[in-house]
This record gives sequence, structure tokens and C-alpha cells, in this order.
Amino acid sequence: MPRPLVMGNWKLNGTKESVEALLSGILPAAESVKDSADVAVCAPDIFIDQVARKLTDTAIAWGAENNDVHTSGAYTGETSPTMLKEFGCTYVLVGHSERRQYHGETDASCAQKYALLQEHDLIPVLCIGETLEERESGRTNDVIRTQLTPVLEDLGVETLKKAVIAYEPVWAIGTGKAATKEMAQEVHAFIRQLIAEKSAEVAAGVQILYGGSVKAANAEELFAQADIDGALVGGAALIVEEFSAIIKAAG
Ligand code: G2H
Repeated sequence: MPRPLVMGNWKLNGTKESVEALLSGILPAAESVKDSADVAVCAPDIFIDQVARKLTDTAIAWGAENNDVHTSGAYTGETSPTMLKEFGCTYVLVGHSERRQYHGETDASCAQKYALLQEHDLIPVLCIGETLEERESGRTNDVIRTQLTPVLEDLGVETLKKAVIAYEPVWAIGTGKAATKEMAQEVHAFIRQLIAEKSAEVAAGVQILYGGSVKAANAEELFAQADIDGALVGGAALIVEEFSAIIKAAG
């Protein structure tokens, strides 16, 4: 089984003061599980230098929430993978549903970002998941298959040896309505099966995280599922006690 990974996604939140307090607060939990689980936080770009200074040589890795498809040039407002690498990032989220919804990201642009990150030795965390309408019309598996196609068919299954997948049903994000452990496990198993059709070895090793209203109260039961290897956590990752408990549940 892959090593568990608990990753915070801070989204558009934080101040210099709150970042300092949050990181100081969660470090003990991360240190306590460092032999058995990975912990990371993905922060808004403006805080990455502060995060890097605080977390260097600790049990918490860090990353960004997005990157551009270019490495430099006239692309106002964007951040390059080379910049993220220089500031010590390990991970970068790719295709979070909020980026797909508000910034027009597509499976094709996500694949471009994913490939560019790997070129620069960064680990893409590819976010996939269905909307409520897609689930209710029985299309969940089709959506998942389509979202994974660029990686499985174009970039190649081997690239998943240096990537993470996050299954985040859109209807469960920030709503307080997490998927049940059975619902999440069913989709995680389907994702692993799709990968296994290309490579059993890659499927067995890839970390597949669940995201969508993960909190201290449901983390343990989610992590107990055979194909759930950790969590991508939004709201609860901003609260020291909640995120610490989720980290400990993975350890
Ligand atoms: C899903 C998740 C983090 P939350 O977006 O990626 O957020 O835990 O607030 O649902």
C-alpha cells in the first residue's frame, strides 16, 4: 500500500500571522507521524517563501496551488514551475475544481501543467472529480475516465510514479457534505483499476487522496478504506486542532 499523505490546500486564505501560528501548531503532529505518513501544505504563492523558511528540515513538505504552462516570459500574474522549485516546493496542485470552474482549466491544460511540473522535478497533484449533476446522471466513472485520459493515454502511465491523484467530488468541496467512505472507496478503486489496466505496478504505488469536506470526525474512517491513501484538506487544514487530528489519523 502507498504511504499515506495528508495535504492541506489553503486556497485563498491566510495572513503572515496566521501562517506562522498554523505551521507552529501543526508541526508537532507532523513530527509524530513522520515514520509512517507524509504531510504537506499547499499555500498561496505569496506565502511560499515564509512557509519554506519555517518548514525547511521539518516533517512537513510544501507546495503551490497552481502554476503556469510557461516557465518565463510575458505572462502577467503567473508563476512558473522554476520559481516554485527555487522556493523548495515539492508538490503543486493541478486542475483543482475551483480552477476548472473559475479559471477555465481543461483536461488538456491540466496535462500541460502536469508535464511541465514533472520536467522541473515537481510532483503534480492531479485533482479530478464529478459534479453533482454528473453523479446523479450516473456519469461519475465516465468523467473520471475522461479526466485521466490525457495522463494515461498521452503522457503515459509511468508518469504516475511521480505524481499524486486527488479524487475530489465537486459536490463535496467546502459544503460540509463529504462523500461517504463507501462512495469514496468505490471511485478510488475505479481510479486504481483504470491505472492497473496500464500498469499494475504503478497502480499499486500511486497515492490516491480523497478531498471534499475531510475533517477530524471523518478522516479515520476514510483512511481505513483500501484505496484511500490520504486526504487533500481545505477548510479543516486552516484549523490547528482539526488538521493535527487528521494528520494523526493517517499516521
Ligand atoms: C476540496 C478540499 C480541498 P474542503 O477543495 O482541496 O476543500 O476540504 O474545504 O472541502
